[in-house]
Amino acid sequence: MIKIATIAGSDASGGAGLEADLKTFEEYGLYGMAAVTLVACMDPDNNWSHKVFPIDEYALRSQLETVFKGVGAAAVKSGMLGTFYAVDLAKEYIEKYEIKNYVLDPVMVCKGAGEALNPELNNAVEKKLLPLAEVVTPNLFEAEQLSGLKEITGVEHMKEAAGIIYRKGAKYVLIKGGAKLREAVSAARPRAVDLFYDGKEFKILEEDLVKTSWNHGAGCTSSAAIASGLALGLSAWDAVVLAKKFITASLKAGFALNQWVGPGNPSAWRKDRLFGN
Ligand code: PXL
Repeated sequence: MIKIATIAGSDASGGAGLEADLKTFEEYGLYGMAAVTLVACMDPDNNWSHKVFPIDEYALRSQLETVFKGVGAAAVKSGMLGTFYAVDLAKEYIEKYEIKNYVLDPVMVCKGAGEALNPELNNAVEKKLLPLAEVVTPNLFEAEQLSGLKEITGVEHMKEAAGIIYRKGAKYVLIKGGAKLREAVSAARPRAVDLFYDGKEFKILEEDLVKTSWNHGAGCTSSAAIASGLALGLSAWDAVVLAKKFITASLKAGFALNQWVGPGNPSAWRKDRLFGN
């Protein structure tokens, strides 16, 4: 059995965070493990506002011992880290256990929370984890933060940002244009356009844009899918191509949990294969 781990927050509502990661790992036929960095809860009595409870440093270190020393993983992804010590611990364990297939999802905003997380913390992620990443998967907002570019509205901007982020140390950069890339979304046939960069060549990934509000956890699912592809031995490019298909199917099958939020459905790719779509 091929093993894979996520270092991420728990989303009590099940759509994002390590819950999305584990569901995705399962769909790829992998054995998933999780080191929980924080617990995110959403308040139904207060317009689904987020509350975040960090896991203490010793408890996080103990989980990392369990996962890395006790078992071992063919690939690792990180999601919401939430604290400086979580960033340091992720770095320590990825280095110590020489994890090559490390996918960094530089979670800086959380849909629904409507705010940027701590800029100092984002800085620590950039300095300490970006150089270890085989693949980094920023959305447009995160690409702006990581590159220092102000407003990324089109593919040319994405290329510039990808170049800057690549030079900061990630081996492969995937910038996800999603539903915010003005250039692609305003086209006659709206497209979800991502840009992949390996330091030499820019490649575009495109699928029809899935117009949905039920996209909670899309970033988590997409980076978990890429890490899964790497764990299975795919090249970075093949892993992102498959992950793009996987996330598109997941978004097409998104559904509401309540009036505030709805996740994609990572089981859609398998169900489509079994039952047709
Ligand atoms: O989608 C970003 C995200 C990541 N991780 C956790 C979250 C969220 C958003 O809610 O709760 C734990």
